[in-house]
Amino acid sequence: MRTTRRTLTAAAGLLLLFAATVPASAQPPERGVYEISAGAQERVARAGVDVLGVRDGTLTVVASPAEVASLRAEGLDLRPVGDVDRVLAERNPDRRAAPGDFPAGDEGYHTYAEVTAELRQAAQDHGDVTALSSVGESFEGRALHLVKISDHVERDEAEPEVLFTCNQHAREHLTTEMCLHIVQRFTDSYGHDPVVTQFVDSREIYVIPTVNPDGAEYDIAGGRYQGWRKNRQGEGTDLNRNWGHRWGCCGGSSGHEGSETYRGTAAFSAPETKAVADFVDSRVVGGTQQITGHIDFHSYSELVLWPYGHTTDDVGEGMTPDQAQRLRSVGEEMAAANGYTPQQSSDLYVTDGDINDWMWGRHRILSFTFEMYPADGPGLDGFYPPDEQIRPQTERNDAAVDILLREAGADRA
Ligand code: 0X9
Ligand code: CA
Ligand code: CA
Ligand code: CA
Ligand code: ZN
Repeated sequence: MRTTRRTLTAAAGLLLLFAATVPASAQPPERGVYEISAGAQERVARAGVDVLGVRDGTLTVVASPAEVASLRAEGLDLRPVGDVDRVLAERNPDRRAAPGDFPAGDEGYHTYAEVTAELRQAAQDHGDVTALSSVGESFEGRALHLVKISDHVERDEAEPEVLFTCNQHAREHLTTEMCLHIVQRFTDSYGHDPVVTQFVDSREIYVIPTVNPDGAEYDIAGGRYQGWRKNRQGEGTDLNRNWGHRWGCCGGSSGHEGSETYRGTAAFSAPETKAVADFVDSRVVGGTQQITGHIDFHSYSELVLWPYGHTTDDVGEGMTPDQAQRLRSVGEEMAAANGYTPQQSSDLYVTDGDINDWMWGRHRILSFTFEMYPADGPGLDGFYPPDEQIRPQTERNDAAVDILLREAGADRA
């Protein structure tokens, strides 16, 4: 079977060679998965290369031939561990899904249309505590859904507000499921589970299940995973390099449009980050930011990360030692609850323009990134866990989410 398919592919390749009408630029660059030894974080980040994971200082990256050549020219040792297309081919089953759906076997994941239907249903079934709206539209015009969950949901009450965001990165589909799980848990269990009931009554919980719906839809186009990360504006902007706190400052993003960590033409040049930021700005009431806690879900590596990402200083500008200590201790407590590894985000690698730096830098929101299951790749496989993992890996974060909700009510340090 496998041999047959490879022969067919080779034959198709030969046909393409003879069909000289296809311009070279229409071919996607062949990307490879590589490992790079310790001590390369900074140079790799500056090159705008996509880091999939870090283990004991060894980086796993996806790089184009040009990126490989330039990193090798700098003296870095890149060891090929796999070919992106082959990894994706193995994860893309032969039997394709219905048009627009996830690949066969992974239908438990929600497409954008299914996310929309699920949220409408939740708002309809639990209208007393649930309101569905949007913060704006994606580049291609999809609504960026916003769910509010609270008692007296139609009123703006004097309760601590908390925000959960998911799916800034297109291929990190498990995170969309995480936000859906949060919505389902705090609606379905309201009035039944005392912990849930107490938080819904005493907090205003905001959930944005997909910050990058265009990218997520593109990633499953044709019923096959594409390994796509960015949004769909031009060649794509990495939304988590497009936020406006010290945007592009520190070698933690790329100025090249083709790069996987392209920061965009300006801070908030992506409509998706701009819309979410405008919403958060709008929660300043009477001079006080109402949102006090935030988690942005990503995958993968099983990490809890806190700001700053743009500097390796433990106490960055606009942060007192007490505040830095609070970020660390809440991060460590959440990590103890879900079994992830806690660290300051720049200890993983330096980024500029990430969401946590803006949430803290601009609004002093206690803001974390969770990198979800799995702990280890290999490579792009890590973005596509089987749908059987959705339930265990989202429930795994219930206790950590509750810690954030509790801390959002604490006095600010
Ligand atoms: O690089 C990112 O945007 C996040 N990792 S991912 O593999 N999901 O792309 C991590 C951002 C956290 N910030 C820093 N590491 N500085
Ligand atoms: Ca399955
Ligand atoms: Ca309320
Ligand atoms: Ca309020
Ligand atoms: Zn991510």
